[in-house]
Amino acid sequence: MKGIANHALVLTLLAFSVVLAFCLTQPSPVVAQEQKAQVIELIAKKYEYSPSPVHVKAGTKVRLKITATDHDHGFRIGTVPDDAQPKGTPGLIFTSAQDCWQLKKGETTTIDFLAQSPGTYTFRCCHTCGLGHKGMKGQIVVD
Ligand SMILES: [Cu+2]
Repeated sequence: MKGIANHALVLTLLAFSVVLAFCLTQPSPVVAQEQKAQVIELIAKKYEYSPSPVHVKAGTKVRLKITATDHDHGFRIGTVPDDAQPKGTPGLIFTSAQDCWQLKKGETTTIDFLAQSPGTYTFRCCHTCGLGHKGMKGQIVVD
């Protein structure tokens, strides 16, 4: 009986070692895909975003940091390129999608996304901010 017990112990240790070795040699897929985000700082003020257009390369992880300087503003962007079907495949993949981000005066709002597919993506103000509100827009161009 003792021999069998030892045998089981050896097998257990062996299995444990294999699992451990596997864990140590395989980089975690999450870490492997971890890419440093390209930080883009934007200013939102009556009645424009600057700079605009902003160019990024396809496949880039982007972190927008938008500061509203003079008034509350908003940020709304389509996830498909301007010339694509509205229900087409999203080319911008947002970490936490929202219809309209509120940009509070004097604050910086962070928006993360993956710029997956080339195209021009127009964004607009979605917080009524004055007479020129409807014309307040900017562009992200994914090359
Ligand atoms: Cu506005």
